[in-house]
Amino acid sequence: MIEYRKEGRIAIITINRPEALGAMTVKGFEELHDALVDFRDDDELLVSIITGTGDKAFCSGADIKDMLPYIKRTANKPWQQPTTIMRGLNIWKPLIAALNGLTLGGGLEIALACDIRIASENAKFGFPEVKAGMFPGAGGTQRLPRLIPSGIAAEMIFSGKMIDATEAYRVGLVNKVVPLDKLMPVAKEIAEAICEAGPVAVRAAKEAMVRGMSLGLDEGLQLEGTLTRTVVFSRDFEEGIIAFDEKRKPKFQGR
Ligand code: CO8
Repeated sequence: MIEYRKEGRIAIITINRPEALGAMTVKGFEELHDALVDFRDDDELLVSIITGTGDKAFCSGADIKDMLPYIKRTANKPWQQPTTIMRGLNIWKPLIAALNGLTLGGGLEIALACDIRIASENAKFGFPEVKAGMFPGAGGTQRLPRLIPSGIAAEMIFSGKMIDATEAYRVGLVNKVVPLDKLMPVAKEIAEAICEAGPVAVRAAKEAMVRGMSLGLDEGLQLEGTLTRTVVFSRDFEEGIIAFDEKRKPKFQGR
């Protein structure tokens, strides 16, 4: 159910199961893991866009019939579950979520594990888990209140309340709301702007930001200092200075 393709330095991951509103099966989950690992390890790639298919849904969460029994079966053996960007799979390259419709449950958790979220006007967001006796246990309870006001996150998590794209923009859940036909062009525009930047710097900046979110200020500043040293000793850093001096665009090599 996962389609994976590369366009220059951009990896496009598409959840392709519109007939079930993008509900994620175990197989889909494994395919998503494989695509993300390929993206992480391919030095030619710098940014990934994760999106859905059609005009209804990005992802309505875990497939209730297929994935939820699996989550229970493997609950005490988490090593059997593929690691995900929600927990355990760190990717120090930017991830953009292009949300083309309903973004619910595990679908919202995938979006929250991305760095930048763009929504189409028809998108809706929610954690319906509690209505079925579950809770958002793939990062939802941790990432949503770090991103939007915690009272609004609490209402969504405790009651399953859905919000529309306008409200998602107002509370800072998404960076932009655009008509559906502009969703991928806008996501690609952002991805291409990132691809103009120095890859070593972008990767270090993401690592500093994401790891720093879990640290106190002093430790965060130390991490930033350590990562600064890896950037200043890179060839990209030298190239940035030379290109500025020669009044030309830098040709970064990602080293
Ligand atoms: N699982 C399985 N099938 C689904 C799901 C789902 N999550 N969502 C939709 N579908 C299927 C429906 O069964 C239906 O199939 P069929 O046509 O064969 O009956 C088809 O998609 C269309 O759905 P509806 O007819 O229900 O469409 P409506 O527009 O009437 O309703 C809703 C849309 C409100 C989204 C409704 O489908 C719904 O409530 N779906 C369940 C949403 C949900 O509870 N999601 C949370 C699941 S739990 C979870 O995500 C835990 C995360 C764990 C980590 C996962 C990592 C990815």
